[in-house]
Amino acid sequence: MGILNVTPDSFSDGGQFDRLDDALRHAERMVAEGAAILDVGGESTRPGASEVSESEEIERVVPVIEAIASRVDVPISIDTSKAGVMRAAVDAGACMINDVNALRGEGALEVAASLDVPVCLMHMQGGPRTMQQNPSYSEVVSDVTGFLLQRVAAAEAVGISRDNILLDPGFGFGKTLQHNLSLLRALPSLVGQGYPVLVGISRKSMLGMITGRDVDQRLAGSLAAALIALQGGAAILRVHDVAETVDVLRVWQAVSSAN
Ligand code: 7PM
Repeated sequence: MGILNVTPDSFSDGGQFDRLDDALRHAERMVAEGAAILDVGGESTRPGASEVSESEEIERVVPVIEAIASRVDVPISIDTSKAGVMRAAVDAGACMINDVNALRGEGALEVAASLDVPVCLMHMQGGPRTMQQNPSYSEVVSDVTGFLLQRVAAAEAVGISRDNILLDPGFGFGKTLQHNLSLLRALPSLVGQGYPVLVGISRKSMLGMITGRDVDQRLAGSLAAALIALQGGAAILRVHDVAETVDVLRVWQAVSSAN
């Protein structure tokens, strides 16, 4: 899964065409590099991001989704927590919902059920603004797993098919480095719950803490983490660096299928 951020246009004087053009080029590049899914996000769910209204988020992502859907042949996922954005994005051609809030937002469960598309339920402790202040768990792996299974129950209760559910431990979302490491190490136990697991670890600050490197120098760390996630049973890797991650995947697959 390649990450496609749709940034606000405040720094672009070329207006909407430039932004659309950039997004399209980035999307086409990731597809050429081997992305199987494109995750389009309007930045409202990013840790520390300022609140974006539903209409603004729709205006950001819908033109991009429409443009990509008409030009490339890979499924598009919408990274949002807002019910109205989910509906508008799927109407525009998205066929998967990626919700870092695990459908806890107003109307999100019902809208996701009515759209009948795969939904990734991610764990987050606290909200994007405050979650890194004092993350605390009694036991992080069982706490995160318990939360996700509760969200699965809530989703199934409104009619979301279990075949449409994916889980994500939410690396970096209300977690210390130790919490993130415990979750990555214990990935096989989450995978053992029987749902496909999505892992988003690409360039994240936990890699910066381990390696001492800034965000633009975390490729090797990201690839190491990607391989660990694959070995732990991850079904989808959400990444910035598609070509490099596809090489990791090929090496892992080659070894996995050897005699
Ligand atoms: C700043 C900090 C900007 C963190 C962006 C981020 C995930 C996600 C994100 C994830 C799923 C990033 C994050 N992370 N969706 N959206 N899983 N399912 O690094 O881990 O892209 S935003």
